[in-house]
Amino acid sequence: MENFDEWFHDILENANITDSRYPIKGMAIWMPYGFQIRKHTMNIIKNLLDKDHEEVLFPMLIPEAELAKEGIHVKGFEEEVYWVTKGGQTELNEQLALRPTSETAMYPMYALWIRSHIDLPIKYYQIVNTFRYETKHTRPLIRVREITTFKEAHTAHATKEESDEQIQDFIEIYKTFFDDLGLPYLISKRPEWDKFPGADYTMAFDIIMPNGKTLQIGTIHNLGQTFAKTFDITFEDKDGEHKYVYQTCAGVSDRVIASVIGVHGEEKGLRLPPKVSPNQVTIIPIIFKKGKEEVLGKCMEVKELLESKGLRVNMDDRDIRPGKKFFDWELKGTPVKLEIGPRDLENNITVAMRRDEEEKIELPLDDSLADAVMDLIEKTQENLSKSAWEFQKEHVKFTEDLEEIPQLVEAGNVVKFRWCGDEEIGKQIEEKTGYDILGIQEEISEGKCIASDNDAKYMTLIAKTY
Ligand code: PR8
Repeated sequence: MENFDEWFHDILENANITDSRYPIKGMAIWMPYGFQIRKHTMNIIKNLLDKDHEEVLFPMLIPEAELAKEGIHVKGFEEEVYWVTKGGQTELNEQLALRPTSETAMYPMYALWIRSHIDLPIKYYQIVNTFRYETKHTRPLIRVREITTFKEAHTAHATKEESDEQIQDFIEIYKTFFDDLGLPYLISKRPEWDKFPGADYTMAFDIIMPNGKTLQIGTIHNLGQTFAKTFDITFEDKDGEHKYVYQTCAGVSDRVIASVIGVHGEEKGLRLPPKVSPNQVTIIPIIFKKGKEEVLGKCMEVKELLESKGLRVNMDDRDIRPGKKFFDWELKGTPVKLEIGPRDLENNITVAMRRDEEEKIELPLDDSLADAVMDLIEKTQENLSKSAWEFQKEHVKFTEDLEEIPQLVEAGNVVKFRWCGDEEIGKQIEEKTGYDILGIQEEISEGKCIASDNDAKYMTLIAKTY
């Protein structure tokens, strides 16, 4: 892809995903096709969370006094908050924040709900819109001012151990989520200076976009007892003592959908993983005047057969050239296309084509059809994931030479290096190279730091970020 940002911008419009012409910067409309991709994506994360979490829905407005209570948190967000100051013509006594995230909306309520150890753990989540007056360059789905699809989970636990386990649980949930979307990821612990405002530590999932820039697609924060102390969230433990809870929170956003589009897409258009594609199969009747009814009848029969197996199927019977239909469904990334024309009917076959491969395959129009199509769909899902992981593997490069980092990053790579963990040295590395340290991948016990005489402690990632 020559110019990814341009491609991305165009595909959103051409594939009917979002329309960014809404007259407020950083806010866009979800168009019908995009809305469906979003719906299927959200259903995956919802189903994963529903096993062990409960869905709730909080108000969008937060009183200033609550937002301001947690000093570090509010400092992290103060430049990004939208304020509601009036109700009609009346100045409000207290201005109200449009939630940039919901810690300060939820935790005062957690303080009311949690009384005893039997009330714990609490594991709630909501999928809502949040607002952040982003000052960096806004981009549709990637950096928006109204995050329309903000999945935020908030948990409270009796012990630190449980909260650390919860972090691991979230990591597993997100892995499964991204695996279902065929998305590769890099997991790292953010450096101290880049953790969530108010968190003890932040674990992040990043993905490498086709232009080599990384995008943070999910974060998991261990909040320790910071918010518990601010909002007085205590419980009576088994030993009769009153203690503060330990908390975690985790979020993903519209960026996940941006990644599905960006990572799998190619020049000709989207390539959607079957699990989230609005249509998993698109049937294209090849219509001539003669035999039109038979062809359409057969297409409908195949559609019903595949739908009865639980597949999402559409039939494009628009009165336009088949070539145009192929072009359109290639652009929209349908995983499998089936073509049926009069000659196919005579031979009792359909011509199938996977979106991720050029090859056309003839499938018999008999009892074996549904299984054969299911097989193509599964292979598409697997193959998209495999090539995305391969791309990532090829684009993570290790170096022991600080000077080499810019050259590697500019060539579209994320760079891995050894670091001593010292904050000053870390910031110097960022300053010298001009890139951001994503975080620590793992602890190590050999080698020297790339930028000092210290022993190395961590395998660390650095990249050009969105
Ligand atoms: C939290 N509190 O808020 P987080 N546009 C699109 N996506 C975004 C944007 C934006 N402007 N800003 C952030 N994200 C915690 C966890 C409740 C849930 C996405 O965490 O500030 C990023 O992918 O790290 C980020 O990882 C996620 O939202 C959560 O935001």
